[in-house]
Amino acid sequence: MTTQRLYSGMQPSADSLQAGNYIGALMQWRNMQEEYDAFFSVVDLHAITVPQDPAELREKTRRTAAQYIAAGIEPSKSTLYVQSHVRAHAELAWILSTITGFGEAGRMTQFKDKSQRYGESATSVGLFTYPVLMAADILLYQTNVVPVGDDQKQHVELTRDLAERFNARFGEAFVVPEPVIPQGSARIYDLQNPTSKMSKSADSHAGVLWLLDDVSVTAKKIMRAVTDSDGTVRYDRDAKPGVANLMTIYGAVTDTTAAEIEDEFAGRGYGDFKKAVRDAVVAEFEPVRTRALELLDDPAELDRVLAVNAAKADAVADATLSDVYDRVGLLRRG
Ligand code: AQP
Repeated sequence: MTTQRLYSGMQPSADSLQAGNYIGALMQWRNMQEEYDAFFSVVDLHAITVPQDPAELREKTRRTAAQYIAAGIEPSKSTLYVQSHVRAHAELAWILSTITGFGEAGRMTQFKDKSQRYGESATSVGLFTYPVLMAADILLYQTNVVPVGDDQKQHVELTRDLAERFNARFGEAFVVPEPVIPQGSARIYDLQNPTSKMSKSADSHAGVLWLLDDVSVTAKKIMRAVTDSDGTVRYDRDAKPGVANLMTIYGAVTDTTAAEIEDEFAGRGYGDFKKAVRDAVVAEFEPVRTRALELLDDPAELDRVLAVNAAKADAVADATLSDVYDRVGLLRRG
């Protein structure tokens, strides 16, 4: 059996990734790259669907790539590249936009949320067509599997619909991908506001754990995390969201279940529990941070690795794109 192909990406929308990106995505990618022919992209074209400072965007793009590698994505095993380095993404997105219904795109809940957050004057057509670009990302590589958080499932459903529609109209150009919620993946919430997901673009950073923060800052944020007055370490997402969130984080980095954590901290207070979470998170993040900063000390080498990987991605993407161009009837350049 041939190895199945996997595609995923993250936006370079902050100087550092946050704990949710690490636990919800990078840790899963690191495992999945052993089993799949994996393509991991830093999706800078997606990031510009909301305003970005040009010089900062370049820097954030490098920083995101460095964190992928530091977290264990191996650029010699997986194809780890910057989305805008592969021109076929934007080109296929255009073709796919011509078979996407306006109403269909309008039903995407992420667009509704983000456009509300940024307001009409800052809401671009690019933000509206974001899911079409995501469909292009996935379909270019004949992807079988897309690891996603539940918030991205709707976009993968649209990708499937577009692939099926194109294949029905123009012949079998695309593999129809499957969304997969990776085993052990978890949603991480803001430490100060544990009913909102931890996010790079949170209004306040007090409850966000940044992978590249000094570990003393991370330690303090964990010790100050919101809990409750009940005093028992017990997993109850609705009644005890703060404690449940800390349990999820602790469980992910120590590879333990909620029941094991409840046993470990039975009869002990939140102080003990938070110290254990702090120590486990610091132990997990510190080597990743150190490695990422080392990689960022040599941007020329990082850029070289990204260029080699972009060439690997180009080869696959160009083959799909030229087949698509032929199928829709675009005249070849003589
Ligand atoms: N809180 C989270 N818990 C679990 N997984 C999460 N991811 C993000 N936040 C959490 C996963 O990380 C990947 C990053 O996707 P993205 O950068 O394209 O954007 P996002 O999902 O919108 O993440 P952010 O950090 O909230 O970014 P901004 O603020 O820029 O929108 C995805 O796999 C996501 O599931």
